[in-house]
Amino acid sequence: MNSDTEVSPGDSSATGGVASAFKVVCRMCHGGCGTIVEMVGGTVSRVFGDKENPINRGALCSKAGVPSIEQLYHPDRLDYPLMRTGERGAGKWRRASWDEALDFIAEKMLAIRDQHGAEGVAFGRGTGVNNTHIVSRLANLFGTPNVTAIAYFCYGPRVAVAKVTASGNYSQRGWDTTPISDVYGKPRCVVQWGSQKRTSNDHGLIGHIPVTDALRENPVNIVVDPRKPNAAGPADIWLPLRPGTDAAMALGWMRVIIDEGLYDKEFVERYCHGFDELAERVKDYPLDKVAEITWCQPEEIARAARTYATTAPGCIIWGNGTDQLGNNTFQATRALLILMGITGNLDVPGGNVFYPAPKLEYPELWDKLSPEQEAKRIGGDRFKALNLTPYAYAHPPSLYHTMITDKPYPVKAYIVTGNNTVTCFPNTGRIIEAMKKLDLLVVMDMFMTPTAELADVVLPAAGNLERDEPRLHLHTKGPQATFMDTVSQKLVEIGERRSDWEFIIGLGRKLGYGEHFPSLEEFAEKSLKPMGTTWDKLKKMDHGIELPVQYRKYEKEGFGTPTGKFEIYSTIMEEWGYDPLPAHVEPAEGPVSTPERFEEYPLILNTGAKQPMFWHSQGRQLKSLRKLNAEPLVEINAKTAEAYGIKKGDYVWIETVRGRLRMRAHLHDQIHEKVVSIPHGWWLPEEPGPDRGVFEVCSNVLVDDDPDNCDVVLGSSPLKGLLCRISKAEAPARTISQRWKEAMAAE
Ligand SMILES: Nc1nc2c(c(=O)[nH]1)N[C@H]1C(S)=C(S)[C@@H](COP(=O)(O)OP(=O)(O)OC[C@H]3O[C@@H](n4cnc5c(=O)[nH]c(N)nc54)[C@H](O)[C@@H]3O)O[C@H]1N2
Ligand SMILES: Nc1nc2c(c(=O)[nH]1)N[C@H]1C(S)=C(S)[C@@H](COP(=O)(O)OP(=O)(O)OC[C@H]3O[C@@H](n4cnc5c(=O)[nH]c(N)nc54)[C@H](O)[C@@H]3O)O[C@H]1N2
Ligand code: SF4
Ligand SMILES: [Mo]
Repeated sequence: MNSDTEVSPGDSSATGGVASAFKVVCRMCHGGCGTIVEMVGGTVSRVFGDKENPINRGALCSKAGVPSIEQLYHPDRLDYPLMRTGERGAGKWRRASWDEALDFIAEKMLAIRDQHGAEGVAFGRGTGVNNTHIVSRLANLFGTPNVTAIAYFCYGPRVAVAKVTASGNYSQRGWDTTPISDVYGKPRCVVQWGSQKRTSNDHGLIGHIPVTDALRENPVNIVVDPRKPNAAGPADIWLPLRPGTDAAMALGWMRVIIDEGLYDKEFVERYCHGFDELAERVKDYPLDKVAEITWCQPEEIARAARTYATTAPGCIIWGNGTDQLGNNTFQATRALLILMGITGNLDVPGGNVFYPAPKLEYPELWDKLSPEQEAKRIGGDRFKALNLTPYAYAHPPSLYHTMITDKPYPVKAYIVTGNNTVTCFPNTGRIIEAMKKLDLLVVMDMFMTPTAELADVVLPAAGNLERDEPRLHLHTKGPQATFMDTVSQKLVEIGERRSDWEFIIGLGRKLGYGEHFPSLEEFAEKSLKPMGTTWDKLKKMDHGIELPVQYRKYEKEGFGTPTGKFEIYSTIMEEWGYDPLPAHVEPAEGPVSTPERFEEYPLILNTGAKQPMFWHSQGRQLKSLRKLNAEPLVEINAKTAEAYGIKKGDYVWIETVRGRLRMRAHLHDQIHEKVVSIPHGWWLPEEPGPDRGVFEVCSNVLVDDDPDNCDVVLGSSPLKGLLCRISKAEAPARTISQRWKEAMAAE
């Protein structure tokens, strides 16, 4: 930034030929690092890290900066609403006005509601780089319980488990529902359990900074993960467990801890419900049995358990590793939470802490959805935890089956914002089949994704620097504060791109709910009121509002459960008809559950370890990012590869009973010899529609979508712990990298 450039946090009046600069939150992921956006003549010329921002202190990751400018001005960006003119998926479109597109959508929705009921219209929300709370508001007003989201296999398990076991209505009291690893509170032991923050981010932080800071203080570093290339710091103990056996591992730790009296007796006596039942339950998990289940050494399991229990405070960094285990997700995640509790590491500095949450008025209007309609939520009767607000969602795999079969009733419309459904959810082919059966598919996105290709109406989404959005974001900042900021501010206007809020407000008005859809500013003011601030004030702040962290809140407030205690034995689970204590359940597919299949498919497949340069399915059209990774790579242990005659860079077939993909080999020794790992989110924007390469590169071609193999409580899909086999493959005639280079050269 040159010295006479004025940096203004909230002023969006940059015009003329003079350079001006703005403090804006980065949204290339759902983090929120501080950036400075420099503009010349109304055009963004540079984006770089804000050194004064307490979160990222000037650092940006590979997805931010140049790629964000490339994304903003990319020639493939959607600039106008498009209506389908040819067969579905034939790529024939005409430009429409927003007004015409909204009229068309509203008319179709009303006709479907007349014929099939409001539940015949479903909405889809994505990972949440944009703010889509307002989608549920419209769904509730319209009367449909069918909104899909990624929460059932991403973060939702941690939220639901914490709600049931500990925090209940904490959010109304101003606390986050889920205990976050308090890496700022000087933990003496850090456990990275199925989460690798060097690539992913922790609750809105540029991932590696706080964890690296914490590790500088030399805590014991334990990694519980079948692979560890992206784990922070060298591990003191690495437990490369068999995928899907986390509940057994955690119960094994608890057995050691209880047998040896290493638990926090005062916390257990005063604040826990059901410790004695747990002590009984862990008798089923002696070390030798846990070692056999998890494929780890018994001595190492015991050493890790003792270390975590006796090196207080200790925090567990948890994540997708336990979110996405299929049938045992909820209980494995609950076992981790109980581990935090009985060792006295809950809500203490350096442990796992319920951080403050901003007290905002959220827009969903849950009370508008009648109990009769709510009871129709697809999957809600079966996967009870899906009905917990604010994570009340339909079960995606079951909903896609419903779209195909009309069972238990027809679902004929799907309105998707900010989600690349085709790449995101299991069984790519089935999702495409489901989308094709709809009477109305609306997709709002920045690019023509394989999901948008199948739509009747495609709407152009405004990105980060192109919208004002009344979303506030919470970040952990340091030992004593969390931090809240505005997210998006409009600096640039291109074509007719709109924010998702503007779309839903417009559609809500067309459907006759005008009184519930005031202007964006009114929404913002209303939601901020409980915080005692205004939208205008917040926009002008450099780094948002700070909220003080408080520890051991349970001493004064108790827990938010029916008993007011930390419910090791869950009364809610009991009432729902599930096992009130955690237990190990074998993955639906594996050496124990399907031994015959294991003979043919002798390796375990994990999908979707996050990649540093990509945010899920995004960024594949950006040269700056494809330069870092032009095509997906399969991670294989070097010894295993040798046994198969596979060398670095060779092409490899990865097969499950559901299909096969060919990827280049990336060999290393930081992965269990029996585990193979592939990235998720891949599609090839450079390839023709409608598939755009998904059957070549999308990991979900290999993933199981059978609801019977999903988690019994929340419906989470088994994205980890599947059976596969590998073999050396011929290189394709033209590799993906070559095709990408040719496509770029032809531009
Ligand atoms: N660069 C980048 N950052 C991201 C994202 C992205 O796409 N790109 N996505 C964001 C989103 S939405 C999310 S949800 C977070 C996810 O963030 P994290 O939860 O940190 O996810 P990963 O970094 O993928 O780490 C998950 C780990 O689980 C391990 N694992 C697989 N199976 C098992 C198992 O059975 N047990 C155990 N214990 N571990 C297992 C994998 O090997 C992997 O190392 O990342 C966020 N950050
Ligand atoms: N096999 C397998 N599958 C997985 C995972 C895995 O580990 N393995 N991980 C899962 C996880 S944790 C997650 S969170 C999901 C993520 O899956 P998605 O929710 O599909 O996330 P993205 O791929 O980021 O897709 C978001 C889409 O929204 C568009 N977009 C970006 N900004 C905006 C905006 O402001 N408005 C609108 N309307 N559109 C916008 C992008 O161009 C992109 O097409 O994937 C899941 N799928
Ligand atoms: S971690 Fe996320 S918010 Fe931070 S710089 Fe990277 S993309 Fe931006
Ligand atoms: Mo996620």
